[in-house]
Amino acid sequence: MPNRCHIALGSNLGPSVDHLHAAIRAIDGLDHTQVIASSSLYTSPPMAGMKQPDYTNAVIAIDTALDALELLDALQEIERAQGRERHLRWGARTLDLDIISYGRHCLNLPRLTVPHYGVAERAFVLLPLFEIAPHYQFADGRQLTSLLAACPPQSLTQMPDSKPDFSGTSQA
Ligand code: ROI
Repeated sequence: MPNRCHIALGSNLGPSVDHLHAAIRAIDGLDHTQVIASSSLYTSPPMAGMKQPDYTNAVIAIDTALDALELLDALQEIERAQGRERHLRWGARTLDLDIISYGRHCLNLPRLTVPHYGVAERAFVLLPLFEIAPHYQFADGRQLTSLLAACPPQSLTQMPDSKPDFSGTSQA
C-alpha cells in the first residue's frame, strides 16, 4: 500500500520557478511514486526577516511505496542534482524539499521528523497545503485549519496560472 505524503518545495536562488517545476517532474519520475496534486506557486519573503532573496514555494501530494528514508534519500539526491549546496543551515538555496507528512505516521528518526517540526510557523507551507487538502489533519491530530489560524502572519503571493503540470489526475 502506498503512503500519501506531502512535500514542501522552496527555492530562492536562480530561476526558482524552473527549479520547482523540474523538481516536481523529478519526484513524479521516482520509482513507485506518483504526484497526485500540486498547489500553485507562491512567492514570499524569507521567514524571520532574514536578508535573502524572496522564495518561491509550493506543496505537492504524492503517493509513494518508498519507505520514509528511501524517500528522504531520493529527495536529497534531487536537491543535489539541481545544484543545492548544503553547508549553510537556513542559507539561500536553489532547491529545498521537505517531507511534511508521511502517510498517517509520526516519525522521530535522527534524519527525519514528521510531521515536519516547523510546519506550524510556516504559512508558506500551510497555505499551499490548504489549497490542495483543505480538510487535512496531521498524523499527530493537529488540524490544518487550526494551525493556519494560529500561524504568524506572513506575506504570501499566489502566482496566477502557476499550477505545475504533472501526470497525476486525482485529487489530494
Ligand atoms: N522562508 C520562506 N518564505 N520560504 C522558504 O521556503 C524558506 N525556507 C527556509 C527558511 C530559511 C526557514 N526561510 C524560508 O529554509
